[in-house]
Amino acid sequence: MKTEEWILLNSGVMDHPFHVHVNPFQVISRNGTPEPFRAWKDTVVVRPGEEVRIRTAFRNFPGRTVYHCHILDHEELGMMGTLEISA
Ligand SMILES: [Cu+2]
Repeated sequence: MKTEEWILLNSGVMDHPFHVHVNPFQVISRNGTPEPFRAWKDTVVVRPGEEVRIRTAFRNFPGRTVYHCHILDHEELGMMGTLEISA
């Protein structure tokens, strides 16, 4: 199992609910302020100008999966990426 921290930066003007498949994550901080309550999540709203730090553990599910904005119009316009999990 491998643990990674990701920084999600919203430089736009709208909220974006970031969603990742397969492995859950915990929100560590928002704009440097520690998150008061940690829970396993698969989605976090990133507000305009916000920098959200998440920590995720890649368990033993090798293969390709996706992450994307959970607003369908945004996803359809390209706010989606693929992720390759290796064993
Ligand atoms: Cu969005």
